Amino acid sequence: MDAYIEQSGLGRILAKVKNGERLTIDDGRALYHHPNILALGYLANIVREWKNGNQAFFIYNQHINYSNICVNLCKFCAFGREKGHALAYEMTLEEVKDKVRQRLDEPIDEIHMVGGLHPDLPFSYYLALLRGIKELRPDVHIQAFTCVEIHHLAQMAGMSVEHTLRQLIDAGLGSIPGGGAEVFSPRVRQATCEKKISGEGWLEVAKTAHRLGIKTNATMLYGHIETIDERLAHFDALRQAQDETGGFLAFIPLAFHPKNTAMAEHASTTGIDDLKNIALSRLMLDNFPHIKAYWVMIGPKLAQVALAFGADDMDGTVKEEKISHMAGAQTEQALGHRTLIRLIKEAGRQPVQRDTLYNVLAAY
Ligand code: V47
Repeated sequence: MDAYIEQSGLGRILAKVKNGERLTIDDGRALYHHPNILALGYLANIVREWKNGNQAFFIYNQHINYSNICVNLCKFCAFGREKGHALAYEMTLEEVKDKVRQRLDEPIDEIHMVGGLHPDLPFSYYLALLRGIKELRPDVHIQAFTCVEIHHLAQMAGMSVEHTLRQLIDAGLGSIPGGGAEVFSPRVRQATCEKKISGEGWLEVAKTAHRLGIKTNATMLYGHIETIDERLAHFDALRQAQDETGGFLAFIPLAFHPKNTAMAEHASTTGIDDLKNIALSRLMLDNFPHIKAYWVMIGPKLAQVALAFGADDMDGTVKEEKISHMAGAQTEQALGHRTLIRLIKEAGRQPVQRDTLYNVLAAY
């Protein structure tokens, strides 16, 4: 296979990957433009197996979207609604608790909870959500509120991000999901989500969380107006931040779903671009422990293939995903944990059920 990679003109990058040398932006550009997807997968798989062996992780989790009311209304988003809109909703504390109660008989290890940027819910509401969930499920890990939401809560409450995070942690916040990163490029942000905090702002919230001992994830929303160089600059900023703090757990490339958005003229991503973003993120983010193939966005079948292209995690059971389904995702709302195990086994990997922090709960 090494001779095959050399014939593909990637011998120099192969040598770097094998020596554990950091790839440059120029290397990344050459890889993105390279037509041989198998060669890219082979390179990414070296890093993937070096970091995670043959293991492929999944988690038993539940998603709760407490409200879609949002003051930002990003052009790529089909989920957010202005307050007062017919499709706007906000759950009461009891409604969120009911979502948790409905599934108390399932062995859920993580609750993933995000929402829009609400204009007037008080900070006490968010603290009550965390405390209410913990009352019902004391052992569950709550991964909630993106860096963008945390920045918004801090502004609304007139508190620093650090103080806001300290209070959320005290109420039960366990870690922070990777949403809201989009593409850090100011050009892309200006054109698609001008009201959202800047890339630097997003990274600052993540680094503050890391300094307080909280792990976070990171994402990149690809497949719309961003250029290859803007994707690479995004990776570079993340890898620099990770060099500083070491607080990122997983990176999740998110395939843009155009339906019902203000950017509906864009075509959906292709399987090749999805695999390229998995492989490139694995190769460029050399200091990130995990790369997730989020089956909700790319489909369980391609997520299975992605396990040979750099990904080592399929996320989890999920249940009731709204953000991509409102944007036209055709995938299921949930996968049973037996299905996840089967998908992973058939991909030739060892299924490992994990908790949020990647402690092993069961290996199959
Ligand atoms: O922040 C919004 C993205 C994110 C669309 O941390 C869209 O483990 C595709 O971040 N098409 C939310 N994507 C989801 C997210 C996530 C999901 C699963 C696991 C984790 C994790 C994080 O979805 C948003 C935004 O970047 N998004 N609209 C769309 N039309």
